[in-house]
Amino acid sequence: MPKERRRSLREAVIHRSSPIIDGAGRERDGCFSSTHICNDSPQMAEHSSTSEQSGFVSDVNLVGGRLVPQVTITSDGEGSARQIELADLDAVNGALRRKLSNSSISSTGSSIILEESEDDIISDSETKSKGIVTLEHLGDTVEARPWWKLKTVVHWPLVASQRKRLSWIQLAGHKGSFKAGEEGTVLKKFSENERLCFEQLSGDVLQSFVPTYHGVVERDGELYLQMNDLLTSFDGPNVMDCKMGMRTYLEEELVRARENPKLRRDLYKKMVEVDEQAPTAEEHRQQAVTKPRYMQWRETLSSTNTLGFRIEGIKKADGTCHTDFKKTRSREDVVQVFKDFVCGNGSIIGSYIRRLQDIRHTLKASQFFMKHEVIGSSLLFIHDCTERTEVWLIDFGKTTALLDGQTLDHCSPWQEGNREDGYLWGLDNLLQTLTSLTTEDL
Ligand code: I3P
Repeated sequence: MPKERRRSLREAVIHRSSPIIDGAGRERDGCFSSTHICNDSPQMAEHSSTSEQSGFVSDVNLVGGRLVPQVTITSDGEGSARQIELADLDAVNGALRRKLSNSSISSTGSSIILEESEDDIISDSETKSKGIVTLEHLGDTVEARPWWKLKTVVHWPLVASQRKRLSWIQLAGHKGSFKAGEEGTVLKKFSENERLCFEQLSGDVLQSFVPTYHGVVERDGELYLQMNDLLTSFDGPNVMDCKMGMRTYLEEELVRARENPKLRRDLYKKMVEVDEQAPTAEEHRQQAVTKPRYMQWRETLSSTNTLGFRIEGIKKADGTCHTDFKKTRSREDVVQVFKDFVCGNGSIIGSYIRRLQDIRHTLKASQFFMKHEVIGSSLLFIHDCTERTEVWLIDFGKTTALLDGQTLDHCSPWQEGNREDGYLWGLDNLLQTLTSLTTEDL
C-alpha cells in the first residue's frame, strides 16, 4: 500500500465541536477537517492471498465489534505544538484509541491473516524496535539542557554539530513515539487510553508518582500527550525500565484476536533471533506467529510469568545501553542486573526500596488503581552519581478502566474474564528481590 494511503488511514479523526486554541489563547481555524466514518482498511501494507480471499475486516473501524470513526487531521502548516482542548477530544466519543493487538492465540486456521507488523498511529517510517533513534528537535534551547527523557526514552549528550538533533535511546515501547517538547517536557504520541488515564489520575493519590501531565498538543498534524521530562534534574542519570504485571496483553486483545486472527512475520523473526527452536514446526512453515503467542512466549522466557515483572532496558550514565533482557528470568538473574545497574551501591538500593514501599502503599489506597486493568505499564528507576533516586509509574497506553463496580486486587491469579494483572504481586516480588540484595554482599 502506498505510504500516503497508509498514513491517511491511520490519521486521527476528530469531530470538531469546539475551537482549537493556540498557545496565546486565540481561536484557530482550519486545523481539523470534518468527521467522517472511514471504511478503508488500515491493515498492513502487505498481506497474503489467503487474507485477500478471506476478505479481512478493518479492525480500526471495528474495535471490539464497535464502529470506530477515524480522524482526519489537516495540519495548518508549520509549527510548534498547539494545545488541544478537552472538548475536541471528547467529541471523538472515546473511539480514538491506540489500536491494540490484532492477532490470535491460535496460530492455525485458514482464516488467519498474515501481516508484517501492526501500524496504527505510528508513522510508516517508524519501526517498533528498540535502539537508537534520532529525532529532530524543533526548539531553540536544546543546548542548555544536558538530558532529555521521558518514559523509556533517553538521549545522549549533544555535540556542537548536533545542536538540534537529539539521539535517543529507547529502552522499550514503540520507536518513533516521542518528540522533544517545550522546555522540560516531552511529547508522546497520542493514545486515548493514556489520555484518559492521565485525566483520571489527576486528583488520585497516585498522581505524585506519575509524570506531570500537560494535556494534548498538536504538532505537524499529529496529536501528542505532553508531560514532564523525568530526567531533567538528574546529573548523568542511570535509567531502568521494569515492565510490571504477570501479563502483557489485555483481555480485550485476546477477544479481538480470536475474532480476527492474524499471523505476524516480524514477531516470528524476533522469536527466531532469540531462540531458533522456539517456534513450532507449523510456525516455522508459516514463518509467522500470532501476537498473543509471541507475547506469551516472551512472558515465559522472561520473569513476567514467574515474578510478575521483567526488566526491559537499562541506560547507564557511562553511555551504555542494554535492552537484551529477554531471557532474564530467575530471581538470581534479576539480582545480578540490579547489582550492575547500581554498581554495587547499597545505599541506592535502599532508596529504591523506600520509594517502592511508598508506591505500594499508595497503590493500595488508589481508586484509580483499584478500578483499572494495568497492562504494559512500567516502573522507571532513575539514579545518578549523587545517589539521588526516583521511581515513576509510566506508560498507560494499555491501562484500561474496568466495568462500573468491578475492582481488582492486582494479586489474584489471572483467569480470562477476571482481568487480574498481577501488578501488586509483581511489586512484592520486586521488593523482596531488592531486599535480598541489601542483605547480600554488594
Ligand atoms: C514487543 C512488546 C511490546 C508490544 C509489541 C511487541 O515485543 O511486547 O509490549 O507492544 O507489539 O512487539 P518485544 O519487547 O519483544 O520487542 P504493545 O505492548 O503495545 O502491544 P507490537 O509489535 O504489536 O507493537
